[in-house]
Amino acid sequence: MTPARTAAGGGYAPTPADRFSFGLWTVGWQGRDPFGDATRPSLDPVDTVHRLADLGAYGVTFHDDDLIPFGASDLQRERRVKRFRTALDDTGLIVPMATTNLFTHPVFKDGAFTANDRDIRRYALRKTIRNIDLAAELGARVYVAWGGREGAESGAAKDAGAALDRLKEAFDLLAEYVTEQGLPLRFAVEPKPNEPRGDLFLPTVGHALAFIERLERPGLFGVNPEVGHEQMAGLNVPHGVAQALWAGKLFHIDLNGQSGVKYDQDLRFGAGDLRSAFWLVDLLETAGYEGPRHFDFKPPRTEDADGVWASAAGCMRNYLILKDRAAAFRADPRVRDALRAARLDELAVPTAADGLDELLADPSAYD
Ligand code: XLS
Ligand code: MN
Ligand code: MN
Repeated sequence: MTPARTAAGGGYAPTPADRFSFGLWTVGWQGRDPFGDATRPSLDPVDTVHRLADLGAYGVTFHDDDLIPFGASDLQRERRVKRFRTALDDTGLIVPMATTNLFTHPVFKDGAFTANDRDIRRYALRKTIRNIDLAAELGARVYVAWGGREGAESGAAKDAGAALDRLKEAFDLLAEYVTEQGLPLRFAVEPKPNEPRGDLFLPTVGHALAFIERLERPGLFGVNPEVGHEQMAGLNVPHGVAQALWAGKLFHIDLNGQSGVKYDQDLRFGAGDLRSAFWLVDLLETAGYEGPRHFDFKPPRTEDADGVWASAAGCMRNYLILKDRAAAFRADPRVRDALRAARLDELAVPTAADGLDELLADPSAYD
């Protein structure tokens, strides 16, 4: 444990310097699932901002519809934004990221940027652009793009190649928009293998990284890996995140917990696969990631209002405990000896620094 934490009573109390952020939709989840109705009342975004600030978070994020109910009039919209902005000013909380809801309204039943219906694709772009303006006004630097319902259940009714063309077209138009407007926003594509559709496009970090390189302005695009989403595909989260870092593409991250290959559980961070959470924190804290530590979790629907805030606090506390444990692991002389014995330092040495000719001319390399 670091002296600072123990001096604080061993409470692992988060501070804004830890850069923890939460989506309005996370603590605000009312517990509605495919089989059951809401178990909790809705939260006022203004109260959420105050509660998160009290708990030690530094940021709050939102989908357009989390802040401004779908179909609200311009006047209602203005009022909601004004109250939210006042809460931000009063608490000092910032908006590091925002995103678009392109999945709840029935018009998005076949997706948004990849919907077969062209009118829906054009509407989805306008809805996104409207919220990009608000995100920029509120100071966001990252705009997350989770596909929502960009996917399919049937093999015939969706042409995957054409859908990828349309997805590229949409991202190219959005990048053109922020460039022309001079907005300081970058996009973070969030992969997910399935749910709510049977299969989603850009299912993993690797798919998203490959897709980004085909865009017209690849420099404006990175990824927003979510712990549970990679685990839904049976993948190693720290490895996926390490590849995103290696590519210079880790623009944002959604931290949560998941127990293996099943539906998207969105458990609090540290629940589910604890070992993976340990290695992920070790990576984020040592590889130079300076972005938000964003929690995209759902308080269990069995919890009441107090349980919502307790589980939000638990996400941050678990992160800080793992951060201490990872630092202690790295500092332990026995660990250092073991890593030396495993010749880990040798992996950092180029295999053939003097080139192919030297390698081929070296009989000891093969004989
Ligand atoms: C859903 C996603 C979603 C995004 C933002 O599975 O995690 O919450 O993070 O739209
Ligand atoms: Mn999720
Ligand atoms: Mn997410």
